[in-house]
Amino acid sequence: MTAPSAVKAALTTQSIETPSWAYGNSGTRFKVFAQQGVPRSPQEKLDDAAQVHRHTGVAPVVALHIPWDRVDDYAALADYAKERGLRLGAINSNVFQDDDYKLGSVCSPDPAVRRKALGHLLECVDIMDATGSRDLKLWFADGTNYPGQDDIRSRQDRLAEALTAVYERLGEDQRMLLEYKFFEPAFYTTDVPDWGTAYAHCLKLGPKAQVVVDTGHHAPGTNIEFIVALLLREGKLGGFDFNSRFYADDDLMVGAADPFQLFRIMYEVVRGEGLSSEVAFMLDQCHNIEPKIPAIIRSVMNVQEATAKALLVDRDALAAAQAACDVLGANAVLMDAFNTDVRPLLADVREEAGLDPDPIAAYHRSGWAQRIIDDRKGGQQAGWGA
Ligand code: AOS
Ligand code: ZN
Ligand code: ZN
Repeated sequence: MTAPSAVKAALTTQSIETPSWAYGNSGTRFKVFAQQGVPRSPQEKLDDAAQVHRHTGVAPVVALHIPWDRVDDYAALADYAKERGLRLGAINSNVFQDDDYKLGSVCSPDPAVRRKALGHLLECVDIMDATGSRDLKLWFADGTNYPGQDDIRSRQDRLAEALTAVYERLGEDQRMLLEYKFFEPAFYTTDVPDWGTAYAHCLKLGPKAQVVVDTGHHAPGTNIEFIVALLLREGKLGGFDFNSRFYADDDLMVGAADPFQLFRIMYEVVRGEGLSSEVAFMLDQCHNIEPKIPAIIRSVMNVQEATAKALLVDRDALAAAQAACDVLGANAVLMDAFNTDVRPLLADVREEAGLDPDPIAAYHRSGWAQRIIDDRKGGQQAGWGA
């Protein structure tokens, strides 16, 4: 078992990126249940994100979404974040909510639509220049609903053309993270449906193009940790969009549906030296019925717990059991770590960092929940599309 001191050291350097949109209202196609105190601006989202970092100590980065976080001065927004101990993270493009994108964005059969979509992606890189962000996150809703609707290969050609143009625009220290999703909102084909498609495009583009694994973007039963291990081995794992799913892309709190799967994913990250690399550990969640800030804090804690358990795997004993073809022994080594209650260890890590050992309780005691309800009356609440 890895000595807790090494585990503690690794846990104190972990950084989990929270998404601006998780602080705003969200819902399903059936209903958005608006909540009191929800941010009305990107600045108020950062105020809420600062509470998550204040109580967890490991969430200093906030991903933005354009146009949901559009402001006149992105450098000023970066300063606003910095004044709160935060920095702006990935810039998430949005080529899925404009009426023009009904038949696709960069993959659309209409060249004018493709030009419009590419223009937005290039604008996002301009914003990265202003915010100092390293990563551009690209998720395409592009796809088709019926066989014959469009040509699968031609859409890949259009995608490659747009990705190449974006890649050529990137600065030296910037990356593009291509996210795949097996279905939704398109139902017959999705133009970036799986890790293989994303990997193939990123391989052609070059080292600044990497793959994002959204844990909710796989068919039921997919072995996600295998994908993680392979992409990490190939130097193409740009990051995660962490969330939980029961049936589809449910965007629930990460670790809430299958903590064992999250542990297996984090074990492959640890085993592949991914903790200390450039892998971005982002959340991509929506808290439709639960209070948002505590749900995000819980998600951060779940990632920490999975990471701590992964770090506790006795790698020497595991390697020895594997080399000896000791199937049950090797499995037992992994399960020993997964079955270890790491909450006391994490409480120690937090106390040694000057934090409350229980971030959720600390948040509830802080009074922030009531304060934002009192302060944020009136005005247009932030949410998907707002
Ligand atoms: C959509 O399903 C993808 O997970 C996206 O990463 C994300 O939800 C969207 O880009 C919002 O920023
Ligand atoms: Zn995602
Ligand atoms: Zn998603």
